[in-house]
Amino acid sequence: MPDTPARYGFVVVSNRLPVDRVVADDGSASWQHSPGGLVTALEPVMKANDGAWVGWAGQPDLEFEPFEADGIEIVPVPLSADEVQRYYEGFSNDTLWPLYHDVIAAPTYHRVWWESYVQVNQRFADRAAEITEEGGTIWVQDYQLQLVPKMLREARPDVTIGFFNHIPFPPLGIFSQLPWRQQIVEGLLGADVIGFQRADDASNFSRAVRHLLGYSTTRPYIEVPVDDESAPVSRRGTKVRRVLAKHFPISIDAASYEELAARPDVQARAREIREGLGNPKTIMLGVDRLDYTKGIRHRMKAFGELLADGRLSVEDATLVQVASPSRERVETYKQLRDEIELTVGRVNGDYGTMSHTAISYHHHGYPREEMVALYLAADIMLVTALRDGMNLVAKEYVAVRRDNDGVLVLSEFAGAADELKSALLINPHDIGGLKNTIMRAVEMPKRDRTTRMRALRRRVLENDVAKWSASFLQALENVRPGQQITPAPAPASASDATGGDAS
Ligand code: GDG
Repeated sequence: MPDTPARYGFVVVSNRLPVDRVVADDGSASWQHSPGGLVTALEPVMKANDGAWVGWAGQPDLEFEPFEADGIEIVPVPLSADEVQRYYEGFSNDTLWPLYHDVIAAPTYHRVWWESYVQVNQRFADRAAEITEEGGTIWVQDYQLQLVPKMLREARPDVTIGFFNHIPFPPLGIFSQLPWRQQIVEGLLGADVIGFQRADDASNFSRAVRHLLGYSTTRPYIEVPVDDESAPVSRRGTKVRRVLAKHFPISIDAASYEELAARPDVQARAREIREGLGNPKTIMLGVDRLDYTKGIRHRMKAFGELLADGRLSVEDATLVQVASPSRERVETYKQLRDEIELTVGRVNGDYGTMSHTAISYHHHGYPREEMVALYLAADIMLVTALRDGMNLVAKEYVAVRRDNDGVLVLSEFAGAADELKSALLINPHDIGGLKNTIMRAVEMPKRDRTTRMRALRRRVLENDVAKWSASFLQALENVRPGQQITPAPAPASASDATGGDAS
């Protein structure tokens, strides 16, 4: 490592880098573009801003020098096998993930996991602090790194710090379970701007701050007491730093999805997919990481019952389910995979014929072209998440439908439901309601499909990921240290409460 590291004005910090270190069977290693919501969303932003990205390369016990990939400076942070198990698979994926998703699965609390979380967060913070130039900006991503903002503020008070939470922030009644709830809230408050997916997430966080720390909040601001003579005085007469906590709903690089959808080879592939499935009247599609938050079982149950009831037949309707492998070493995920695959086997065994499969199930990751071809081939997109920060798949489906056709069935528990109101919104726990909505989608006249899809497309194409990042960075610029306590904001109004420019 060079003695004086290069410094960057704009640094993104996330658990995973936008590239993966992949080792082939013959032992040769290479860097590959890695899929996933966060990467999909941030890559265009990084390219446009010529910044550096601090993160883990995805393999334990390996150290790498910084390097450039695809126009982005990559700054790897090493994790030991033990840290991967405690900080990542443990505290991040088996404590915080279920806790923040309505405890759909029971969170596990282990003090050694927490200790590892603190240590690893410190390492990320140190690395980011080291490579950020004087007065620069650091944007920390997601729930794995909630302590980093406070650590950064302590090390680099000159830097502007943003944090974006990609997953929901839970209601106080659930968050309070966490033995380290106070440290987490304090960690986040190190940021100047804390972004959430939904307005409800931001208010859950503000409520946690009021309740756990007793700080006052005037939506969308939180007043953090500081020991700084030059800081402005709050209404209570104390010196404060004002933190903006607001929703900035994330989106996709919509134009690149449209471009893929316009390619003749992708369209030909979509036709081929339909033919391969026996040209059924209706193709339904689910695309998810294999995760218990995504409601894959609920979707399959509804589809299986529709076949059992005779409201759908296997000749007329097929459900294609892409379940990309995820967190395979965490026990809950192993169990979920078994349950889902058992369900697929049962439904196919009961209703499949020699020529028609009821559920075409794929436990793979696919290239993006193939995903777009699948979206184009699907008459109905089923997003039945039990809880989801946003759900980019819903937006991708809409973006590729240049034909203004296709029906989006969308869970009201996905952040996307706040924006995509022209979808058919469902409660995935209500299997009867879900079945009826699926039938409504199957039977929906072309004119209605077009009207709905047009409205959805307008929303997604206008609010793309570039707009998302621009509005977050604008908010950060408005609250730079030294000037962050600008004149008091306009009194909380309806537009403040709904996020104004970001929504
Ligand atoms: C988290 C939050 C939030 C999936 N399989 C393949 C593949 N994907 C891509 C999809 C989509 C992305 O991964 C998944 O994004 P989601 O938003 O649906 O869900 P999470 O992974 O849980 O993401 C979520 C997101 O962060 C962003 O803030 O929306 O709520 O949970 O882009 O297309 N891509 C390819 N092959 C696959 O097999 N190429």
